[in-house]
Amino acid sequence: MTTPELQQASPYTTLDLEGVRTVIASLPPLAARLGGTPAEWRVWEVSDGNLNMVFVAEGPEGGVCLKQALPHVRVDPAWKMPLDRTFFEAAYLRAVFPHVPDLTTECLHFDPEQFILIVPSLSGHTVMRTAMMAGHYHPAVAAQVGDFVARSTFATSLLAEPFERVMDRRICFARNQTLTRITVDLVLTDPYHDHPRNHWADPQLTPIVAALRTSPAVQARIDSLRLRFLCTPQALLHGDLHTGSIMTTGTDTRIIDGEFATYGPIGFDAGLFVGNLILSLFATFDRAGQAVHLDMIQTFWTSFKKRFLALWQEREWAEDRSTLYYATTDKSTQNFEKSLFIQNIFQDMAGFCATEIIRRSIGYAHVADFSVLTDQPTRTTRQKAALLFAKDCLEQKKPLKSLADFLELLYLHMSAL
Ligand code: SR1
Ligand code: MG
Repeated sequence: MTTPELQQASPYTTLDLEGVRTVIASLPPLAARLGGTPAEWRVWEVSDGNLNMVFVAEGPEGGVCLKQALPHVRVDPAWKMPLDRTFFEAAYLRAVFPHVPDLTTECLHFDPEQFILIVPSLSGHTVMRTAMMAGHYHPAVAAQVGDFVARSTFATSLLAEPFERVMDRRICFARNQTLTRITVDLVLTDPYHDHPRNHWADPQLTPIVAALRTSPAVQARIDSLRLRFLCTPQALLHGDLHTGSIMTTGTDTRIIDGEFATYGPIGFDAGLFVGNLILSLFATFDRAGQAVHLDMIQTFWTSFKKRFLALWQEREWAEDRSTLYYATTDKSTQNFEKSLFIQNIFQDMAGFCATEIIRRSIGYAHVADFSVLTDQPTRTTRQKAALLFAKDCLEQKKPLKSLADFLELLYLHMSAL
């Protein structure tokens, strides 16, 4: 697996709707998937994220989703950017799809000259954030995402594979530096000091921002999380696992948009998902809805842990034990090592969850969840509560040793609502 050639045979051009039709028509297996003639296809734009153009094309037999990188950030054309992010998304899908075929989409086509990625379209699916903002919570998604994180990370880690295969993949994804830079800056650095990209509308948040920036415990934890993100290549991460990267029908759930894929600590993917559940929780007005969120956090973590440990156990039972890195057969040593490994993921999850809440509230790319609260004082109270929860999560004046401790801290901050 290598990075894309820089020398291109045909120059890159940004597609419009007709361009999308022409590209698909030129690819017989994809044209056959849509059926009918190109003139019968319906093509429309569904770009939703910050970075790329996304289209759906549908014919009488089926549909595909086409994503093309732009030479800049889609929502900020002045922010120039190389095109290679679709290469990394295609490479991510090729690496994890065999392990999670029921929970993501297959890469049907990747064009390294036009930086086009084509996957099956998801009909009947809604973006999880959009569904939650409309009060449709789909609790089953939490277990499915837990399963996804466990299966995709275990399979790409040293626990499952010989180090040579893992390192080859690490070499490939180590080149995803443009998007890794975005994460390091936007998630793990900028919110903690003055930066023109930071913003927040409500001046009542300013004292909390100041408190985050002057707390030595917060600063120390952020430094250590940034180092963990860059120096702990446990597994291939999705890298941007927020609720906008998840599409669901309520029963069928697919994780999309793996362009931020990189090797890193497993708790990063887990933390981003839980952080976004918590943002949604604080934006939810009714107690019943809040209770569903709490259940989802618990279910996510339980299902992740159960599946990860089951995969680990299966690996130990496999006939070929030659590449086992935790090869001890002593049960109590095994159990101790495993619980330490899971405990580290939990600590990372708590930390990265807090950084996600903070950056989505005061950094560059805010989440839409709070926009459902039209009463400004209510919105402010809830954003403050979310930020203060995140601050406590980072400071850990009382150590968060378990999910029960984490949920207790969450209850405490919910009681301020
Ligand atoms: C400039 S990109 C801003 C954010 O959008 C993506 O979805 C990532 O979350 C990134 O941090
Ligand atoms: Mg995205």
